[in-house]
Amino acid sequence: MSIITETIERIKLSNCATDSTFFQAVREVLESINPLIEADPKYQENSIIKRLVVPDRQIQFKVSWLDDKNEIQVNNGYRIQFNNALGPYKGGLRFHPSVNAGILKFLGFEQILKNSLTGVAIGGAKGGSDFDPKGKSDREVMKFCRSFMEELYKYIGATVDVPAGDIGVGAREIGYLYGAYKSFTSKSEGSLTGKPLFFGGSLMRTEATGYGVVYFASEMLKIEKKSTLENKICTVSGSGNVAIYTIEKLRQLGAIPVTCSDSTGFVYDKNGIDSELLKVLKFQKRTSLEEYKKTYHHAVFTKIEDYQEDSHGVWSIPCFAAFPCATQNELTEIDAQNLISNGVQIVTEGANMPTTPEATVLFQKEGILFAPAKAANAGGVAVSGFEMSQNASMDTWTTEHVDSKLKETMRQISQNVSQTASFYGHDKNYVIGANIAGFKKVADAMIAEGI
Ligand code: NDP
Ligand code: 2IT
Repeated sequence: MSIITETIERIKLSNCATDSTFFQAVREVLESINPLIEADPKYQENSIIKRLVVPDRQIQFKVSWLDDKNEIQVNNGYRIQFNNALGPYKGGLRFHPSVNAGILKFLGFEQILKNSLTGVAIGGAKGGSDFDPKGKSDREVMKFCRSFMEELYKYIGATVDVPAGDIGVGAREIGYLYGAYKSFTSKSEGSLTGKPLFFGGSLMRTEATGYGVVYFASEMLKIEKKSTLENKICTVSGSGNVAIYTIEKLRQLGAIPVTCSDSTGFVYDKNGIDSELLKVLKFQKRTSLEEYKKTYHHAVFTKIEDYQEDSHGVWSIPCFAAFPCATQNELTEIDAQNLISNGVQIVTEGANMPTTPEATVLFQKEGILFAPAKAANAGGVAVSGFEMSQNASMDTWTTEHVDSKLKETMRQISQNVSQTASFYGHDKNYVIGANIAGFKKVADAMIAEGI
C-alpha cells in the first residue's frame, strides 16, 4: 500500500468514522432510564441528560515517534474527560488501529455509569491511540508511550484524571507510560493505575476485571435462584487480560471454559482452556492462538476466515454460560440465536458493549439472564480505585484483602442493579437496573454541584 493510500485510509478511520458506537451506548442508556426520568422531574428541570452526553473535555493530539529503523511515525492520541461529578476522571487507554474519537466517546460515556456503580469516588474518561502495539519491538512501544505521555501528562494527575489499561495497554505499556509521566513531571504519584507493584501498583489489579466478571455471574445466578457455574460448560471470547482471568476464575470454581479467541480465530478445547498457556502465548510471546494446538493436539483451532457467514465462531459452541470478553459488538443477533438454540442460560459481558442491541433484546425476550458490561466488568476499575486509595495513603493491601473487597463490590453491584430493576418495575432486567442505578448517583451529584 502506498504511503498516500495508507495515510488516506488512516485519516478516514480516525476522522471520518461516524460516532455509531457512541450513539448505540447513549441510546441504550437513555431508553433505559425513562422510568426514573418520568418518576422524578428534577432530572429534566436540571437538563441532566443534555449535560451528561457531552464530554467535559475532548483532547486530541499528535504523537510522533521514531521506529527501530529511525523512521518517523505519527499517530493520533486522545483523552476524553467525560464527567467528574463523582471524583477524578478515571478510565482506561486503548491502543488499537481501530481507535477513533467515536469509539473513545462510547467507552468514556459507559465508564461514567460503570464507575458510579463501583461505589468508589471516581468520574468517567477514556483515551488511547490508533497506534498498534502488535509487531512492534519493546523499544518501539517504549518510544511511542513516551511521546504519547509527552502531551498527555499536562492533563492528568492523581486527583485530576487517572488513566489505566484497556485493549493493547497492559503491564508493559503502563510501566513505560508511568516512567514517562515521572520524567516529565518529577512526580511519583498515583497518576495511572495497573502499575507494576514496585511503582505502587495494587495486587490483584491484573486479575480484577476477569475475576470480577465471574463473581458477578455467580451472584446473579444466586439472586435468580439458578444453579451454580460448577461443572458447567462456558464459552469465553478474547484471549487478553479480561478473557484470561475470566477463564482462570471459572476453572477455580470448577466450571469448564472450553473456548477463547483472538483476531486470527478461536480455540475449542473440550477439556477446558489452559489459562497458564494463554498467558505465555499472549503476554510473553505475543503470538496467535493457533499456537495453542502445539501444546494441546486435541484442541481445535478455527481460523477467522473459516467462520460461517455472520457467525463469530465461539458462539456456535453449546454452553450454559457465555462470556464475551474481546471487543464491542462481537456478539450479534445470529450469535444470540445460536446460543439460545444451544441452551445458554446466562450471558455475562466482560468486554465493553460486546453484545449488539438486537442480540441483547433477543436474550431478554427469551428470558436468558443478561449481565451488562457496566455492572459485570466493573471489578477492574473498582480495584483501580483501590489502587488510588493505596497510593494516597502509601499503603499496600494484601491479595486476600483486595480479593475480598472485590468480591464484596461485585456482590453489592449485583444487589443494587437487581433491586433497582425491580423497584422501577423491570424485574430481572439488569440493563435497566444498571443504567438507572449508575445514572441516578451521577445525576444527583451533578444537581448538587450546580452548573
Ligand atoms: P487485551 O488487549 O488484553 O485483549 C483483547 C483481546 O480481544 C485479544 O484477544 C484481541 O485479539 C481481541 N480483540 C481485540 N480487538 C479485536 C477485534 N477488533 N477483533 C477481534 N478480536 C479483537 O484487552 P482487554 O482484555 O483488556 O480488553 C478486552 C475488553 O474488555 C475490551 O472491551 C475492554 O474495553 C474491556 N475491559 C477491559 C478492562 C481491563 O481492565 N483491561 C476492564 C473492563 C473492560 P488479539 O490478541 O489478536 O489482538
Ligand atoms: O473499561 C474499563 O473499565 C477499563 N478499561 C478499566 C479502567 C480503569 O481505570 O481501571
